[in-house]
Amino acid sequence: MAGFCTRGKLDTALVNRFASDRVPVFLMQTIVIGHKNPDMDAIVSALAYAELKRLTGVSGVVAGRCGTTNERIDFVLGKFGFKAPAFFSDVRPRVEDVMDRDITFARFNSPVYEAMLQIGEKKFRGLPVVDDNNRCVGMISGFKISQYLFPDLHELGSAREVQASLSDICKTIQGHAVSGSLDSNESSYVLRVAAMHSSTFRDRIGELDLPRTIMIVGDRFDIQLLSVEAGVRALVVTGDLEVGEDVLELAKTKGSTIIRSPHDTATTLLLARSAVTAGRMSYSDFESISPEIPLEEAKHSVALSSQFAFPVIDENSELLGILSKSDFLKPVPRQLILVDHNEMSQAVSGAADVPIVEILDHHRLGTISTETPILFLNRPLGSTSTLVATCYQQAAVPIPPAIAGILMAGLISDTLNLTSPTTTDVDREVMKDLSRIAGIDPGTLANEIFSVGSPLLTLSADQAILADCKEYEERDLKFSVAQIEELSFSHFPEKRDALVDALEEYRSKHHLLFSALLVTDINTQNSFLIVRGSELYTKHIDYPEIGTHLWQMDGVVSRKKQLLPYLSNMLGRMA
Ligand SMILES: [Mn+2]
Repeated sequence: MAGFCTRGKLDTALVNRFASDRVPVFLMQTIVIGHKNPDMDAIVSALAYAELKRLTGVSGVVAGRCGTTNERIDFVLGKFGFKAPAFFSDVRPRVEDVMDRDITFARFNSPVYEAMLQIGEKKFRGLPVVDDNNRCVGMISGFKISQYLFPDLHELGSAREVQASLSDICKTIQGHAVSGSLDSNESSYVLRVAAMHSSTFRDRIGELDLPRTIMIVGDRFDIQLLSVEAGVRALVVTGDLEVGEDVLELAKTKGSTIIRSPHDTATTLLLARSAVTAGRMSYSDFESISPEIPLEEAKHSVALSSQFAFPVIDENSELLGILSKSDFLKPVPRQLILVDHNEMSQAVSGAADVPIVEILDHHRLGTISTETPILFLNRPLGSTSTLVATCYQQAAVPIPPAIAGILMAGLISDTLNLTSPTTTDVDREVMKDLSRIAGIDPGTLANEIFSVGSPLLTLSADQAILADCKEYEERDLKFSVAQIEELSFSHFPEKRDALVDALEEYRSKHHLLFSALLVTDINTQNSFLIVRGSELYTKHIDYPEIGTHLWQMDGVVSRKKQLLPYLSNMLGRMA
């Protein structure tokens, strides 16, 4: 941009570029998200429920996850043509969620007049100042500009000086050169108004610093001529009045620039002073903020600062937005729908700081409380996938075949293909429907899923204990229970010691009473249980102890319905 515009509008292409770089956040974003360390059911129910929302006309819905997928999940997503849900490490509101992206700014090399127009029009207290690479290099305040235009009494001498280019001065007064060149290099000029009698003027002109002088005058030809003769840098003729022919002739040889201004002398003088660049008026010791900072953290530093607004900049100092104190009052444009969990300890980081508007689950009730009434669907079914399928039926929305496929996978994984004691008649009915819609036999799909990526074979011990690990809190005691499903125990002996060690490392790192891992053979429907933790607790385990920290649990396949109630009951016995 050339650096001047009369209407005070800045480069809209540039502003639009800022605005389109990131997702427009004025839209409410609803994230459908499963628990940490997501399993198949958490991933596919998020995808399928988000799709149901879209199919029923809700906008801004996105399926999310807060952990990595495993080989089995990737296999199922690939088979039915889905991408993994969007990853969210933390959903806490950040600066970028509420900042103003429609940025008004001043350019470093543009006249401050332009900034004044913006400040006046938008009623801002000031503006960020950017360089040619859109990097924020300073801040400019309305207060500082007014101090410059109306200096203190003891600084009145400076009131006639202007640091600007002749070209910017000409543009700012909306004038045009009728003779000589318009230098675009910034220089220090002295503004003079020739109001005195020509004889007085003649006596005094010699005292002036002529190469720096810009003489402002009306159609007083004698003064015009005297000025050019003396060698002023420029002559500004106000009110669009005439310039004498002989003056124009002389200016050519003397090298003075002659400018005609459409405004009267008083206005011309004021405008000429505001040709000073915004960069000259800006201060560089300003506070900026990064878009990723959580709002809670930003609140503190913003509250303590006297700065009127905060430029939001990226790692290259590029200006992305403006954060004002009032932005903290904006509603956060993000809300959550939790699927396959209802305990805060299992939810995505930051969930407590974002409204939860729905919960779809099939687990025990945990620790969540909400500020407003919400849709809370918790049914003791085999999987959340089953519940999501019933939601489609209730909404009378036909389940797309690919959605039916992934819901089958969620149901198969959670119920070990309808064999777990958690399986209900509803699960069996829904499986039939899904199988018909997807055109796939559940047994065939189950074999495909479980033969992919044995966790014991494909994961390290550290990864295996985390793959499907859930943390619980009960009676102020924290513990974790993970589960691995295998087609046989054939890989267990070789991994056993490493799993026992990894589990203890995890327990102590997370300060848990105990950490448990259930390794289930889905063919024989038996499990091994590894528990690391206080002996005050583990001594109550009355299943056959077949090794150090290792118990055999025949017929136990469900963490939720069999193992968790058992472990929880023992907590009571400890007390
Ligand atoms: Mn589940």
